[in-house]
Amino acid sequence: MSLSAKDKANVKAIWGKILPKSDDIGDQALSRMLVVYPQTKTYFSHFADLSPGSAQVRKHGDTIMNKIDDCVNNMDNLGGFLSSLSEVHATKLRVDPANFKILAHCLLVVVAAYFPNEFTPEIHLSADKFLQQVALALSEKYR
Ligand code: HNI
Repeated sequence: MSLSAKDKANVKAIWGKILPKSDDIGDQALSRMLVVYPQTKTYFSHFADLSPGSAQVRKHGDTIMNKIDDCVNNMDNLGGFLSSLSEVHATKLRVDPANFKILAHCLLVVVAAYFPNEFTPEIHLSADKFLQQVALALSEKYR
């Protein structure tokens, strides 16, 4: 399921549209995950306010989007690039790696809502492949 040259170009194209709105899109993706998949709230029990759009949720959404932005710029070496972050999620945060796919799904839903015309099936396919590669790389240190 590796990314073709076309996938990489598609991801870069849609990411160019996402990036200027990544604060809001990251907030909405994370907020959506916490509402639709409430079991994910257990990892954030130390947050004062887990309601959609709270200051902490927004800030963490931004942290995630910044990292995904770095991933877009390291698409050829996601395993190496995400190795230490995988380690943190596996050993310190102890996040069930199934949740990486859940967050990816929520992000795709928000991107589809923001860009109904630009988010074509072809772009969707490439963006999905990319986020699955990110999820895979983040899962690497659980072995
Ligand atoms: Ni995740 C912290 C990136 C998915 C739970 N997470 C981080 C940090 C980054 C990050 C960056 C900050 C690390 C540090 O300080 O060393 N997380 C990502 C990315 C994805 C992801 C790129 C997927 C694309 N994280 C998830 C998921 C969950 C999750 C799916 C749980 C459902 N992450 C956390 C928690 C923290 C965290 C919890 C600590 C937050 C805090 O501020 O205490």
